[in-house]
Amino acid sequence: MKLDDRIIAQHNQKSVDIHKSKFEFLITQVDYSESIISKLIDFQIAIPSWALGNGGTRFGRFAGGGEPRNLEEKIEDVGLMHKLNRSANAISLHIPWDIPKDYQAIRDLAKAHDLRFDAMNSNTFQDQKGQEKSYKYGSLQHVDTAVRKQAIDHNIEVIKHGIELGSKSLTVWLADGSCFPGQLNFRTAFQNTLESLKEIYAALPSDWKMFVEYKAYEPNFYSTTVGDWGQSLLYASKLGPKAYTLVDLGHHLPNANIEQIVSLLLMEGKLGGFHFNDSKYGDDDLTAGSIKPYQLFLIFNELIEGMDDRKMNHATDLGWMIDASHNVKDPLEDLLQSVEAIMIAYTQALLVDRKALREAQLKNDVARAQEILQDSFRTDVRPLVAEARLRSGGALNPISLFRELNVRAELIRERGMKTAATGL
Ligand code: PSV
Ligand code: MN
Repeated sequence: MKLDDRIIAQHNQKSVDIHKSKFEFLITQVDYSESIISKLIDFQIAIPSWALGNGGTRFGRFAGGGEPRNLEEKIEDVGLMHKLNRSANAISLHIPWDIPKDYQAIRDLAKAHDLRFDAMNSNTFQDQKGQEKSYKYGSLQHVDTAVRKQAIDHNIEVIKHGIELGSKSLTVWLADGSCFPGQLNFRTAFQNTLESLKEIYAALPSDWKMFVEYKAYEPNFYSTTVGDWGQSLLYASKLGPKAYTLVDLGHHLPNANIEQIVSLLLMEGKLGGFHFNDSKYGDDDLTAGSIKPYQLFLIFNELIEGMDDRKMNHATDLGWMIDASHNVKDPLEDLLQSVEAIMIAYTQALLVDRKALREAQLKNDVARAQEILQDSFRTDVRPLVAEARLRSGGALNPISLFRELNVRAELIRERGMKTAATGL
């Protein structure tokens, strides 16, 4: 389904006056609003190909209908989102779920939707049909060299697909670990994983990055071989300058101080990218900002502070991606909500008076420091985000327009009710 610019313009016409009055009021309270708007226009978030259909739990999955049936339709869905909000200009593919049959055609389709290919993701956490060796007891960590080789070869194949599509990074997330004490020798598992990662690293083109994603637990419940940021940082440091740690917000033990982790990884020049989502208990993969919006803001606060300190480009020097699952909501509405929440947290963090904060810190003025942060967090920045969207040709209210146009009903009509996105 393709959206015409005129439809967006008509939609915006209806609410532009109200928007303008809110925006004019907000900018009287905000310094550097033009610079903030241009940062917001540049800031883009990649959409994972596996989040375009309904997810599920081990108890079941409730499909919402009209899910993309192939890579082409996944690209079309992200294209539609990007058309609505102009902040989602990339798709991240998971191999083997998204193997392109015709690279040129896929590249052309992405270009027609104004999209690029973000990080490529390998999959050695499942056995595929016809696969020779099983990953039941791990992949890159496996005690059997032949299993490790198969997993290494798979990652190298993923890089090759990525090269064809113009991607510039590989994300390696491993389910490797153990379910019971005694099952693994931790050091051997680490060394095997490191040696395997080294072989994959050697196959990276010079302008590529490798993201080592950590996760505390699940599917292994006793140990995970890349279980936290310390372990990921160890691998990334030993691998070399193209390897970085990737932070998925849902991959920590409860109450972890993610903003502090982010700050130190940035200080070490080893933060590579993000998977945004939110959670109440574990790796819940809920909509970004839906449970702990203040935490999301605090993370962005550290990101901006750390990136500015290293003179990094907010939009391009880290990989920004959503990694969520939608059990009860329309996937596209859910993703639009996540993007909006990320843009809001980013904007609020851009408002922080860093000079005043530093002064408060130097004076140990704890109450003042808290006031400074909360003042930014409590500012309703939505008109700034909407203004950036308006100026870049998006809809003032993407979800309203999605509903007005009955997009889901149209997708169901086109694709059917019982479709399933490949990989889910
Ligand atoms: C694992 O939970 C994870 O967050 C990794 O990023 C995977 O690649 C992704 O989910 C999809 O399975
Ligand atoms: Mn992830």
